[in-house]
Amino acid sequence: MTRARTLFIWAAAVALNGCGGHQQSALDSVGPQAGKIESLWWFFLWLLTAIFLIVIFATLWALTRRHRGIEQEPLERIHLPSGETEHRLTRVVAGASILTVIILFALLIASVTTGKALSELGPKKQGITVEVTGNQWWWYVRYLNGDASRIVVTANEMHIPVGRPVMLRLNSNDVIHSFWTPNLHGKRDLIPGRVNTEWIEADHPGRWRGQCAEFCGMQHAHMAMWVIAEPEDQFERWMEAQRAPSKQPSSASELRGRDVFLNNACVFCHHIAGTPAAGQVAPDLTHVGSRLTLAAGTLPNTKGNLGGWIADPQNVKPGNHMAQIDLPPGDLEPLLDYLESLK
Ligand code: HEC
Ligand SMILES: [Cu+2]
Repeated sequence: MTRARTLFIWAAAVALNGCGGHQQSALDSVGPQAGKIESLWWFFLWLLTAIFLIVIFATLWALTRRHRGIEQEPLERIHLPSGETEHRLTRVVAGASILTVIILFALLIASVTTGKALSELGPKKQGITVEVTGNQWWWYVRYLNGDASRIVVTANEMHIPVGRPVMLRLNSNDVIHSFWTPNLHGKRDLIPGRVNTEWIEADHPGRWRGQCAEFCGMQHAHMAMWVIAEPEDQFERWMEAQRAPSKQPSSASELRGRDVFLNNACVFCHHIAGTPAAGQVAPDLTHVGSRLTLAAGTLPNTKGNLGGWIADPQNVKPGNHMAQIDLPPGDLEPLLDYLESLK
């Protein structure tokens, strides 16, 4: 049972990663941030590969070469290098040490300049600000706006406009998490009680998987987030749709489903704008039907998976903070219809 579940979740993760058409990889950068990190990575790789080859080559050369000193003085039991050899060896070792220090400094300088360039990236262009708060084991996402009525809240998924810097304000509600979308940016910690910032920018449309990169407890591995970059107009349309309150039920089943939701403990944890459900300790469900995945990137967002999740959340993500609620038979189906309709 456990193995089957693990296999299923693994298969779902592979399918999700594949369906975007993009690998989760720091070596396939799609923005200036990740681009700089990728260049640094290649610089390290090539330089260190060259050094590795030189060292291996020098070792082999030293091992296989016939030793002239011994040849010259075959009868001596202890081989003492001549003064001239001694002098030459000292120069070689000193030269190699100096070269090593220079190379280490070059690596240090490359690394520090990359870090500096990253921190100076965004502010040149006007961008948007998104607050990302880590929770065991999901991401709260809020688009800040001077006008409170235009703030957008969602979870486990972030849409960003192509070509515009996005300032992330990272914070945590419980333990330390780390936000990492390798194609877009380097890791940045989310620390309770403090705000860390990070700029990201995508050069072209696409969707990329992000992952919590700091062990944060039992379901750390199932704490993923999708970042979706869209052209400006498409992004604005998405924002407008997310700003709207939840869709009103349009069928008898959806209406019943909303009652099921509102009459159960769901409301204590979840928020659905436009209904009395105002819980703040779980993902906002106002537009849950519009999202790609469920339970922080763990399952593709399909009706079947939604049913499986609500019926037994602890089976999908053991230890997660959603309570299992035993719904009377006949209640689950309408509830799913309702939640699915919340596009
Ligand atoms: C005790 C609080 C609590 C209750 C009660 C609760 N949930 Fe949840 N729910 C959560 C938490 C926490 C998560 C996030 C779990 C995770 O991904 O680790 C969640 C996740 C979800 C998700 C997935 C959202 C997403 O975007 O990934 C859905 C859908 C959901 N709950 C529906 C419901 C429904 C329907 C009910 C009532 C039958 C309910 N929940 C009751 C806490 C709760
Ligand atoms: Cu984590």
